[in-house]
Amino acid sequence: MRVDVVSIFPEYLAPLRLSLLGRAQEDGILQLSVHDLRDFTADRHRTVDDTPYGGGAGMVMKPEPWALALEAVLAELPETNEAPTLIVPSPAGEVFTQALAEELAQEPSLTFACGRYEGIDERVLEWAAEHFRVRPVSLGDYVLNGGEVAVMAMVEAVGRLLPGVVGNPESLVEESHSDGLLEYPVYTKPSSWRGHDVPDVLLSGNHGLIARWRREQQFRRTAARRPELLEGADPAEFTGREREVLRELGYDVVDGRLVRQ
Ligand code: 6GU
Repeated sequence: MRVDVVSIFPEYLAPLRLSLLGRAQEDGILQLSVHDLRDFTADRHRTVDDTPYGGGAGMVMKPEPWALALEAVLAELPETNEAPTLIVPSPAGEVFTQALAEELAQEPSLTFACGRYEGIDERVLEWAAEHFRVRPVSLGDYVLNGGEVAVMAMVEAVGRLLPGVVGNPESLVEESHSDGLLEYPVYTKPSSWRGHDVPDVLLSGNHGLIARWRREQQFRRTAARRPELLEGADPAEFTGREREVLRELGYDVVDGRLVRQ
């Protein structure tokens, strides 16, 4: 996969060269290219922002440097039948989820436009839609100073799904959100530590019992920390024993849907 990031702080993206994603770049699985938006300005001060029409606080990113930067990215992208995807990190976007990460991992390229200040002139998104599939995406309901940290999170979440990036692909199967539930707790040696013991079942060697215990822990955790993830689920996805646990946790089946009591 090819990933292009346009930012006024290209050094901000440096951590994407480390660890698993750094290795993925060495292995040719990921081609990461970071572009400095100021390289696409024409004035002596390399100006990227200006005051907002209509007044108000803060500054807005000027449109022309964005068009030039995105045209430079487009010129480097290989020809494809479908328009390439442009992600615009924004607290006003659709929420980034594991499902979206999985969808984006199928793309041949992703381009990220990191806004700062109050945002990018809206006409950039209108213009970009003539060349890209434009998707404003948010990490969640809070505000960051700019898109860079969000891009790091998204590129890491997508990059680790690319074949060959995570050494043991089984690691990708049993983790939080891959099946709509939170992950079960994990333990390592010693079995007794500062008065806290590893649950006996994990030392039993009974793999059937261990699998059942882990699944039950997933339900307990999800019900305690993220009850909305279970709400509305199709009970047919769960075994009889699992539905028993869910009932114990305060869920009931109403009209074929899981409902919290
Ligand atoms: Cl993607 N960008 C910014 N600036 N703030 C955010 C965000 C993104 N997601 C949550 N807050």
